[in-house]
Amino acid sequence: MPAFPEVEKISYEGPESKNPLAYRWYDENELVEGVSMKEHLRFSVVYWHTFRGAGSDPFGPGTMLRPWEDGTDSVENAQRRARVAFEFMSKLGVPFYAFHDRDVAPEGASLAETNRNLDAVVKVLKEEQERTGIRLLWGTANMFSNPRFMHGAATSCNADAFAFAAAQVKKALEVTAELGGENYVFWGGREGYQNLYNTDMKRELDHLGRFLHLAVDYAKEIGFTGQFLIEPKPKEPTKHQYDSDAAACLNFLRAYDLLDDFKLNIETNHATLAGHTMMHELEYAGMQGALGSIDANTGDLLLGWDTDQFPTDIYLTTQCMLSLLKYGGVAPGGVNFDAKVRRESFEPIDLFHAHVGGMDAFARGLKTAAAIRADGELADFVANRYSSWNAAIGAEIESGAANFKSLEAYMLKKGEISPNASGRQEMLEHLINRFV
Ligand code: XUL
Ligand code: CO
Repeated sequence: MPAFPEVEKISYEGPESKNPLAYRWYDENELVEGVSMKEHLRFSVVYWHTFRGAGSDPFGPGTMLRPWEDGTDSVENAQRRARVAFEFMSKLGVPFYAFHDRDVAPEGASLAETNRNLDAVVKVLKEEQERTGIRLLWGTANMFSNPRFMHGAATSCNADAFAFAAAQVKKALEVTAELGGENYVFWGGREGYQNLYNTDMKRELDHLGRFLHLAVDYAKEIGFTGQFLIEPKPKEPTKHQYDSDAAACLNFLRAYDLLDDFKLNIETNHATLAGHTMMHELEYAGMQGALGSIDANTGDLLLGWDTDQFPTDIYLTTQCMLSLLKYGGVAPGGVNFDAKVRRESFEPIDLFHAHVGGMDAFARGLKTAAAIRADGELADFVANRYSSWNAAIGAEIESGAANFKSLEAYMLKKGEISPNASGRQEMLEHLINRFV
């Protein structure tokens, strides 16, 4: 029996449609800059929020109505849930999904039993992938929920926690490879600290570097060729997460000689928790050739934590797509909705409303960004703003021909700098509104 009998496959009906369960902008076959929307956006559904999120908060238990759940943590329930997940994703029309090992299958009494549970559910995931054509964007290991990881996993003070985490990532890499996963993500979990009085930061970071090298080595050994990604986040659950933002991650990867093997998975709500915009993080990663994938969501301006809401702000999605188009697209990454419905949106149908809204917002952002690029006025303004670097003294500095002595001689002769021009921020903000 279908879990969502009232929902047909969501289809594109165009901007005039008033049907909330239709796409008004996302037409997967429409070409934008010569590439289909499906290929540009590579939408992905997350297993953890969408199929495991119960809607609990610190003030009360879960609220979600999920008729397909039998209330047990059994393998049978997990297998049935997997089939429901694929019914949902096919009706939505997304090409990808992502999971943590512990989202899809229950932990057993021992590591061996846990691995067997995972295998039993992976078998169903594989069948469903083959049946529907939906692919795995990325796999990852949950190394933060179980109390054994209270001090972290790779950065734990307890060497056994490192060993357990290694065993867990070994298995997660094997199943990600088995399912043809296109990426593998490391989000820091509890890799960070609450207090420096009890923390040997240098030793913890050395261990994290070692851990990631072991993962790269094992991927090579088993022939897993997916892209490794690190997902920056500045805080929560720890006060300070080591992978705090794109710049900190890239510095860490460079320091531990991992830059060739990793890119970044940039998440909106993590960027804003770090005091940056999403576009800042995308630009920082992109300019260094490290833009791997995005976790699409949004925070709430008035709340200071990771609320993981679905993105519906067209300015936000336009900015995301401007950066993604600029750096040549997101593949083999994707636009992965690491977002959850609100506790009050407890009916199964709300999962559709949330994803349809998020996908349409990104499709519209893509079209808006492409229109801004086709018009060219914004890019021309930026190119012109830096034109003093194209010739004469600017070109000498950029090429390395100038030094402090030659620059002093230049300025002594010239006396004062050429007049500055306006940055025209307000004009450009108004220009963007022509396209939104
Ligand atoms: C946590 C978060 C994770 C990662 C995967 O804030 O974003 O769900 O995306 O571990
Ligand atoms: Co995320």
